[in-house]
Amino acid sequence: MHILILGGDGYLGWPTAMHLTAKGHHVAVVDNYLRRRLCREENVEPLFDVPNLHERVGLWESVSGYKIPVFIGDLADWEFVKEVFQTFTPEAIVHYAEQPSAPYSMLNRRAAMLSLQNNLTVTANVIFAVREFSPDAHIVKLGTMGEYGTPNIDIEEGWLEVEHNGRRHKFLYPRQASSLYHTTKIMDTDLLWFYVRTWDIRVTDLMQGPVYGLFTDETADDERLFPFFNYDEIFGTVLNRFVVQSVAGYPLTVYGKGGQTRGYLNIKDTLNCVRLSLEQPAKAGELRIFNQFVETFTVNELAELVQRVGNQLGLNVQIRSVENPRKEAEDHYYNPAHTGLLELGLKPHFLTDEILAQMLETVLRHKANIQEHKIYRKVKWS
Ligand code: USQ
Repeated sequence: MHILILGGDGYLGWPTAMHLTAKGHHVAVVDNYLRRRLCREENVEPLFDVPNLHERVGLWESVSGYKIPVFIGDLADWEFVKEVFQTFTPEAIVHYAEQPSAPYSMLNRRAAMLSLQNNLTVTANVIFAVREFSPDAHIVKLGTMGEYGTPNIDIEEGWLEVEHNGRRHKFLYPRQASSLYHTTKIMDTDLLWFYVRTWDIRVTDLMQGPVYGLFTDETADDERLFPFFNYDEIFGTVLNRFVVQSVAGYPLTVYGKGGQTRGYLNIKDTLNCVRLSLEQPAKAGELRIFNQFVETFTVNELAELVQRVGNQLGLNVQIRSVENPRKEAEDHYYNPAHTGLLELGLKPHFLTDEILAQMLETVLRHKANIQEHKIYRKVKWS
């Protein structure tokens, strides 16, 4: 299949590009280095340098033999979007090309506007480009479990059947996010749903939980092929942060009571979920929604797990509850469904002691790069 990966330089985009080529697909990657630029501007660069996208593609070709065309440009610019779609003609598009951080979107007005404008404009441009140049192409869009928030009822997989005054109708499951970033994802879903109804495009919206990990089958232990590994408060996700904090001897930053429960997944599962969705596409006129995670943890459970495994490796891991910079429920009901991707064939990689130990050992090799002041700077939600 000809697959265009938008945001192909990112934490998930680059590993996805390698994975899909290794599985026999023709892939092109598109990126404008937004994530790299924002990390530089906020002084929160990843744990180790990663080569630029041209260099990564060259490295991957030298180890695997697969060639990946690269387009560098801004997908908010329609002329660039046209050039990409006319040159590559995708049968499927994986859309990761968004400002991906909840804390970044809450930094200030400028960051909020960048998140809104980038995420909504790119999503709209992708829809228009599919309509104009590849009307049968399947859009696989990365959404987020955070779109649902933490309601006090079970979370279904995308949709809810509602009975009201004796009549029934199926709606998108109610969404109520707790950051502007997550709200842009809700707006993306609304845009996609509108054009699915209006133009019969085919879309899979993947409601993903926080991802952890560094290795995939394609990187093996070749660190030159690793994705970005952010450990800062803005771009680092919680488990990756806890691993780095353990190595740095920095007490694990549990926000507030630590009862916040989320659905987590290994980066390897992200790649498999995206590939399975591509290989078994949504139908024309269908918005298919999957909840993309494999197991749930509270923040306290993650911290205790990292502490136990870290201590077995000879680290002295401390846990400290810090004032929660976010506005979120710290103790709540959480029971989301997640059967769709398992039915497509997903074989989950659960968080084991071995996987954690492997992450800790890799980060230990880069301990000298850790800059403590990046770990916790209190980006306040309110
Ligand atoms: N948390 C801590 N301590 C920390 C960092 C985070 O207690 O040092 C807590 C947060 O308050 C939150 C939970 O851990 O309750 C998860 O936070 P996170 O930073 O790992 O994830 P989040 O900001 O929610 O966003 C991440 C990705 C985003 C994706 C989302 C999935 O950056 O792209 O959409 O995970 S979800 O959270 O399910 O919406």
